[in-house]
Amino acid sequence: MDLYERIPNNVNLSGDKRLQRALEKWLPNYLDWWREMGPDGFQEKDVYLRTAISVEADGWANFDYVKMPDYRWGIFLKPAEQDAKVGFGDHCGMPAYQEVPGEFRNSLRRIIVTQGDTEPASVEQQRELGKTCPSLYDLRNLFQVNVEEGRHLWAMVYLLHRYFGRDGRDEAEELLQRRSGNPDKPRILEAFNQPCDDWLNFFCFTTFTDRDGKYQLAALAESGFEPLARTCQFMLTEEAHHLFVGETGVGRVVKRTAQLMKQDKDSDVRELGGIPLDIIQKYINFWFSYSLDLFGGEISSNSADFFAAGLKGRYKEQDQYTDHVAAHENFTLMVVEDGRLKPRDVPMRNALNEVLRGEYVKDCERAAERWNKFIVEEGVNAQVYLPSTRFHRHVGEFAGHTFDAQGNLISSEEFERRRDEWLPTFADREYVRSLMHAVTEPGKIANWIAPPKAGIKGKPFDFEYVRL
Ligand code: BYC
Ligand code: FE
Ligand code: FE
Repeated sequence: MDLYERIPNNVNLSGDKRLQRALEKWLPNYLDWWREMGPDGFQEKDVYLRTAISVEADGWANFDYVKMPDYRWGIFLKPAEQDAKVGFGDHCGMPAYQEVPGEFRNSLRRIIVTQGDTEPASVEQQRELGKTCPSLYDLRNLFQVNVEEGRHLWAMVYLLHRYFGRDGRDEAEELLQRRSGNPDKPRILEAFNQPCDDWLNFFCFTTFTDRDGKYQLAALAESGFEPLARTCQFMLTEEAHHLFVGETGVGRVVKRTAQLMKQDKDSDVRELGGIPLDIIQKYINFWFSYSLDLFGGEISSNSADFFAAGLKGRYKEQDQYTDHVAAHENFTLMVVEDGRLKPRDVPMRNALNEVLRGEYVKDCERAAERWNKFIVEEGVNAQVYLPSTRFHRHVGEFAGHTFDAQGNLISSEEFERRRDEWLPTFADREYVRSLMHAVTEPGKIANWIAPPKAGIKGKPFDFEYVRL
């Protein structure tokens, strides 16, 4: 691992001078983007961050104070396996692709660009949050997530530069030019154009939207295009912390709310400065539904093509399945036909977006069960839940139809009439924002959230995670 080169890497960058020069030209543009669109403020502060120093399982040992612009962004791929094979699809069993097969070039580039686009988008969405952090611990976690999403951008940019020539370089430039929420040059996927301007949004985003990242990366980690697979395998090790931040973050908000409900059974949690459970529920509904859209349509010829080509597999394709061709199976899913919900059989390969979404939903349900445990532990009789996967969808079979949170088909008039029951209103967002004031004294925490069970890397909660 060349950690102390200008661009730390384990791909022997110095052995490919042209590529090295091209990436060294991209580097200052990246840093300009980071300064303009990365965390607002705090750039000169020391943050207690982990940096990858090797791609082995114990490569995360390195925790230290770093100023964010000095973070060792770099290019780290899981080491190659000998004789890697394409693991699924029409070319299953053939040698894995070490270069881009001409006939799949456009599909692959598009997958990589789409993946790459989400990473800087999330940093842009989160850039104002530092100013209202509930604790130094949370501030540090936000910045850890941000620098790693920056590194994920590097991961995709490396692939574009190394394997796609001229148009790869152009795409890498454009990744720095699109802006989350900008109507003239928006990010590619809609969840990444939604504002994420308070900490409840942040925790829901890292629970639900980063979890889409986990499942998409897992599907790409199976790819027959080996450099992509190996890149994603390493990215997944970073992703686990993002999901931890999200899931424990929502859990701590839920826990605090339950404590306040117990403390005073007769009053509104608002009077005690907490976030009412029904607002938390609406935020869950919002981010869960937008994140479901990220899996694409239920019935998708793209998903069939990606699988056939060996580019994008299923979740745990090798561990979980025996038939890696999946050419003759069918899958039954629900569609709307003549104004009613009906089951339809489709070829398995065309249903793979829905299959991946199903894995994701199971994982989200597990998170919701955890949150409900916190409520039970406080002795409060209430719960949060995940809405139906049909609710509030903008992509796929259910887009253009309206459903209640239980998944019953309803008229668009009824949906509009009841929208405020299910989705955050302007007043809800204003209320949540009114609670957001920075708490930056070590060991202190905002009133609307419970402290974490433990600190980072064995440090106590009152450790000075960011030196202000
Ligand atoms: N928004 O066949 P369909 C992460 C388009 S998150 C807008 O149904 P497909 C992260 C689609 O492009 C992980 N457009 O879908 C998280 C297509 O257009 P064409 C990101 C959409 O292609 C937090 C048409 O609709 N990674 O890492 O099978 C923080 C029909 O598409 C959307 C990836 O997404 C949408 N939501 O699947 C930081 C992996 N959905 O062909 C980071 C790479 C679909 O008609 N991407 N469309 O022009 C993919 O594998 C696929 O592009 C998708 C869509 C799964 C996104
Ligand atoms: Fe990421
Ligand atoms: Fe992430």
